[in-house]
Amino acid sequence: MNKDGRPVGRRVVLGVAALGAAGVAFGARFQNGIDSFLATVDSKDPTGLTGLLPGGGGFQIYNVADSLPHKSDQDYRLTVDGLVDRPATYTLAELRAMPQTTLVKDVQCVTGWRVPDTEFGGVLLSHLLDTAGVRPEGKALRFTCFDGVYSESLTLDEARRPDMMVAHQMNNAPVTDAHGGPVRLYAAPMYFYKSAKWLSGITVTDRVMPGYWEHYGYDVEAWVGKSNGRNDAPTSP
Ligand SMILES: Nc1nc2c(c(=O)[nH]1)N[C@H]1C(S)=C(S)[C@@H](COP(=O)(O)O)O[C@H]1N2
Ligand SMILES: [Mo]
Repeated sequence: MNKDGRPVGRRVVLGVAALGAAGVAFGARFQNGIDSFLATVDSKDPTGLTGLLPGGGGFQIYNVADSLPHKSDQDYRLTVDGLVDRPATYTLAELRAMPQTTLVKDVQCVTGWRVPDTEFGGVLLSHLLDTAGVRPEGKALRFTCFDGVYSESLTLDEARRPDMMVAHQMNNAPVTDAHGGPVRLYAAPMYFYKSAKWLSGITVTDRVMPGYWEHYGYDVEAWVGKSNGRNDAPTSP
């Protein structure tokens, strides 16, 4: 950790090929200690230029793995297991056939960038949990990813909120590889590090198992405005 108590992570590597040339910027360094390259891909801004400005509305693509993970819609699977009565593995088509929810909120990274009014669509975690039948010993969820590296956690109470979902749509289009498609977590009321990309597993556990960045000092409870001693105002570099 650096002196601000922020994690100094592994280099964040971006898979370039799948992003294409447009909207990708290299070389800009992140200001806060995460040793990362910055790339911006924003469907509303194909030039990517606004994303280079603080508060400019662009996403920054994060990936702690060594390459950009990819799974086709056909190959994608989501497993729900652990302390449940009915473990299951779902295809993307099966997830799409479940009751769908849409949320429009500001995306807020704990490092200060924010993207207003971003729409995510998919299946509420509460629906998946009800379908699986959580056993009384179940107290938390552990999320794992097919990048093989990242993980996240939520308490069961957090996960059952109506703004916690497994998302396969983002701004009315399928979630792209760069943004964690085909399916990512979208934990709307929390900082974006909670929203695990390339989601492959949801395991019901008897206690919270802290996720990737939480091992490097990020708060396990990641409520926007309350955690990591920050408010939710964007910061400039
Ligand atoms: N699998 C995985 N999920 C992840 C990350 C990651 O590196 N790997 N980074 C997290 C962080 S810190 C943020 S801010 C968001 C970034 O999402 P984006 O790349 O779609 O902007 O993803 C979160 N989920
Ligand atoms: Mo983040």
